[in-house]
Amino acid sequence: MRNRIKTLIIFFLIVLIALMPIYVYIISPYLKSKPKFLSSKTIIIKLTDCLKFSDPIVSCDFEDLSGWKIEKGNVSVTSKDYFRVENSLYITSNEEFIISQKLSNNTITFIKGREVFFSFWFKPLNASKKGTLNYAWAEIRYRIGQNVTSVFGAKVYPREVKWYCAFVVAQVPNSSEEVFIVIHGNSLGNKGFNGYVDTAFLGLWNDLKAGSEKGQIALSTIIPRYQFDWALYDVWLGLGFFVKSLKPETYIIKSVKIEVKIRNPDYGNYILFYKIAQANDKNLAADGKEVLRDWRGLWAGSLASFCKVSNATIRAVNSTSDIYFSFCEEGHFKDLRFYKVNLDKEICYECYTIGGFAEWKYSSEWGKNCSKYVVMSLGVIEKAYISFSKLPKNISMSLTVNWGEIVFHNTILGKYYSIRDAGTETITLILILTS
Ligand SMILES: [Ca+2]
Repeated sequence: MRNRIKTLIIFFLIVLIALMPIYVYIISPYLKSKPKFLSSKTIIIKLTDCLKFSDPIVSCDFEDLSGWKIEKGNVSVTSKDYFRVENSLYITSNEEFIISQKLSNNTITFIKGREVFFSFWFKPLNASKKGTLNYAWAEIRYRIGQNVTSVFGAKVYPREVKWYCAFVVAQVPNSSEEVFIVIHGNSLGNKGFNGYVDTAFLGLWNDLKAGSEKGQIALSTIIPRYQFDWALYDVWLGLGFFVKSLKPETYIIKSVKIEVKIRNPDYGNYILFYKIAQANDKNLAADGKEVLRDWRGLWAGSLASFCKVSNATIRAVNSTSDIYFSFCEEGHFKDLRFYKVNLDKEICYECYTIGGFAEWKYSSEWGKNCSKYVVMSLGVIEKAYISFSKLPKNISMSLTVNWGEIVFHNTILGKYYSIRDAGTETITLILILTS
């Protein structure tokens, strides 16, 4: 009898163990963390206002000096070197140089109460390794009554004789009576500036930032151009994104997905996607291996996303070569390169493309160390060209991050790391375009 019970128990145990794969199969979906919707923001944009905002800077390409006021320094227009569109400013000064432009009342009405982004490019005549020679920075200055307030961007220290981008983001108060954009340059010890300045840009941007215990996720968008022609609305949209792990020793980025679509399409509406590009802290190509060389794509959404990173520098060898994004980490600069990303799928409505998404993966293989795991990713949809005939039009942009968790294994075979799924997080920015 006792033997029989023993045999029965052993039999049941064998059956239980044999059925193990089935339990694992049933339980495993529950072990995977659920997707989490972090945040969403809806912004209403009046397209008629966008028209008023076209060309807010006079001589933004420095074909001549009209619109600009030289506050300090010797400034002349030259064709010797330029970043975009022939001619740039050539500046020599024995102390800090300052040039400024007062924005028109129309522009001020439009930018009041909003976040404004101002950038320009500069190239030093010579540079020092520490960047203390011929550095430059951007300013947005506004006046309310007798009070003048200046918002300065970070000083950009050139380490090579190349084109660099300096920028500033400021919230312009509703009560502002005058607003100026200002360009500064100098060298350490107030020794002055020698170099070129070109391509000033003023843009309005909208952004959405969200964070969880794993990391920061941000999306930013800018409408650089809009026109109404033949009963059709044409909108150019730039999009920037930024993802950063807050605990890089624990959470890594497994994949990033970006999606843009018209939420209320009508027949004939469509979206055309131009370049999509990503850069990451490990400089991995991820998807396509092609390097983004055309800097023009970076002036819109991406520049906005860069502002999320402290100590960021954007550099171009010349106007048709590679763009680098550098940031200062533990006292030294790290160069990031932009790689193109392929559009994975188009979203269609009545045979027209009304959206699409791109998803790319970073390394999440096991390894002897963590050197291939990506903890920061940023990039851009250079341009999404959207055409439609009826307002309002709702456009949504989503950014989804699949986080991974680093697991350390210490086995008799050796020490190694692997990645466990830590769930996905999504943020969505919705633009409602109205008349
Ligand atoms: Ca120019």
